Amino acid sequence: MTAVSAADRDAQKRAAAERAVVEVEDGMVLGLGSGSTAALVIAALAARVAAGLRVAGIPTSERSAALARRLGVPLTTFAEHRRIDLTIDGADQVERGTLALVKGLGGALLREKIVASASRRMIVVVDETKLVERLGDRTPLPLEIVPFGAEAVIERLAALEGRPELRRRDGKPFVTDNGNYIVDCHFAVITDPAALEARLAAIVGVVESGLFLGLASKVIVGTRGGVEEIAP
Ligand code: A5P
Repeated sequence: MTAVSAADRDAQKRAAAERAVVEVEDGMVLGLGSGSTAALVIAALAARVAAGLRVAGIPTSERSAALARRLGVPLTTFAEHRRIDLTIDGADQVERGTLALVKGLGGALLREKIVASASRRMIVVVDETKLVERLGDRTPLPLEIVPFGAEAVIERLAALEGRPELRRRDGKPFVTDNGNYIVDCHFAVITDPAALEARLAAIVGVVESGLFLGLASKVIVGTRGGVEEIAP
């Protein structure tokens, strides 16, 4: 298969984002994802809001919150709504057969997972480069960890053979919206994501992993041949 250009990927992301927003209904509480594809979702949603759609969104990052505010998408919080009707978010990897996901390259995985877990439905929007037969090291598996004791946590992660690397920005540890660190792990093929998730969760200091299992209700993929929908 020939490589997908950056322009093609952008067009695919936009097509997937616009298709997903068609599923938004008046009065819904929405989970607003993070990342470049989710930003296109927020923009498409803003166009519908400007045309009269009434929704309220719970953002998964400060960045998405700022974009939604700037584009006029009303925001809400869990204090107002314990349940979310529909979340639309991007992903870094989508396993075609199971819709298991790797997320968190943008560092928003914890809020993304809380929002996805509180949602009745989650639609994932991606370009075709994100589809994989098995989750693996096409992109790192990010983990959000507590800064206190980070060195010890990273040592325990190294024992799992994930080659953990503390994410840095401008030479300093990258700090999430929740004040935590991100460790990027590089596992080869992840043959049993649920078992890996359990082993990671058992390490005290790991807050969450970027494995999203059983959360996606549907994946909308922009491809060279048009938009494809994959349901479990
Ligand atoms: C943010 O933390 C991530 O989970 C994003 O959803 C993911 O990285 C996809 O981002 P893009 O749409 O920018 O590829």
